[in-house]
Amino acid sequence: MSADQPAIVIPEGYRPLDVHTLAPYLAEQPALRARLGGDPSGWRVDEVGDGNLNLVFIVRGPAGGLCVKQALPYVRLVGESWPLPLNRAFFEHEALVEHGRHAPGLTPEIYRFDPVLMLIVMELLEPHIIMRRGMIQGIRYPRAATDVAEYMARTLFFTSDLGTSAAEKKARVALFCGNAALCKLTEDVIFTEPYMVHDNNRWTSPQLDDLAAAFRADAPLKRAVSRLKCKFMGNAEALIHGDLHTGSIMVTQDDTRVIDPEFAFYGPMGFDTGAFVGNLLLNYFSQDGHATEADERTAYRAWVLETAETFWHAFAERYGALWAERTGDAYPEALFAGEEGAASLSLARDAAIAELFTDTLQFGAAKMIRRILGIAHNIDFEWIEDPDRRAACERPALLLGRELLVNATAYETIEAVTDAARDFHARAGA
Ligand code: ADP
Ligand code: SR1
Ligand code: MG
Repeated sequence: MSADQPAIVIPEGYRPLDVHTLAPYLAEQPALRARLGGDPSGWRVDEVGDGNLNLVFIVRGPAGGLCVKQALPYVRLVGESWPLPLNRAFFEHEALVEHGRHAPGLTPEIYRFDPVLMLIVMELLEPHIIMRRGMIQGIRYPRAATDVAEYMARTLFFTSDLGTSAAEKKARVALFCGNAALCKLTEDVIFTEPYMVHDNNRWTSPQLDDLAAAFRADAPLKRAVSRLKCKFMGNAEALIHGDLHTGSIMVTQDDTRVIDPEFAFYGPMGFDTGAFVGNLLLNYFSQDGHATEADERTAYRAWVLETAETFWHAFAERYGALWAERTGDAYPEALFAGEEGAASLSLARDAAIAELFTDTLQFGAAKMIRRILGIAHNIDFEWIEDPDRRAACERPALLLGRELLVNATAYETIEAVTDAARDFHARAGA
């Protein structure tokens, strides 16, 4: 085994569950049994996993429902040829609990973690649906932008050196270093493979062959993405979710929950904020592919960009407001006392948020590019059946991704970014 290959430890007693073996397992846990109610033989169990990695079951009984997520010792999308450690379920559980403590009401409630079966039993979110799926249908979610902003502001701030003590933070950083295999997966599939010839890559071909080749030959782009990769690998700023795209958010019109933090580790905050913004931009460019004669999706496209703007403003406002509560060991009170100190601290806060904005754009851009040229694609584009129509949507998204990755500092406001998105969209249609 090379240093880069993850050690797959399979706990004694681990076995993947299925729709027949899950009910007897849950029936042995009195609290879970009571939540479902009635006789286990009458419980309905469905496997609904639509993600790339795990098994996800929904169980319903006469008294209520549960969601059960179990890790497999490999990447589900690819199969057993790509091993992946089971202990990612441990880190997902740790992150769900910690993020839930910092952002109450914005994550599912957690009922049980089983360290042998590597499964998490949690609140069944219903009638919630995955935000990405709703957006493909053109559904607006009025709370999503501010709820996701609140979740990120609180989880990122309170796990950073501003929101926690140096000793506690370092202990948590050390713990989450154990999730290295999931980090390595991200390092490879987001920051490296899309920029080289690699068996994992695919794109809408031959329509996008020219752009895929141009990106592989683009020295400034490869320098920018590699510098960003270094940030991802080395900047232990906060406990980030690590995979916060619109497929990790479940929504209704008046409720928002963030799920699936199995890639959590102490990394750069911009990786989370960028995931959301980048995936909104991807959805924006995909809308032409879902338009019909009856609905050209023009108003919806505008709403998607408004959502990105609302998100960033709400995030900056809420994250900035938390600096008034405490700045921990990082900006000690002793250095920022009195009126002058407060003014100086405001300058420091504004500079940190401006830097985070640039990171957001670059990480968001890297995520846009990987979803079009790399291994794991988004249904926003994948569900556009006609490859010519799909490629026409993907091309301007790729070009904007390249622009934001290489020239991020030229964009000082989120409105400058949404203007650029409109411009790239208009130019593609011209
Ligand atoms: P993966 O890690 O394999 O990507 P996810 O955590 O994203 O798995 O879950 C896969 C799917 O299961 C989600 O897209 C969603 O439809 C469903 N799901 C996950 N968690 C819940 C939940 N708590 N309640 C209802 N459905 C859920
Ligand atoms: C093999 S790549 C799998 C991808 O799915 C997860 O949701 C992450 O985004 C990861 O990059
Ligand atoms: Mg996942």
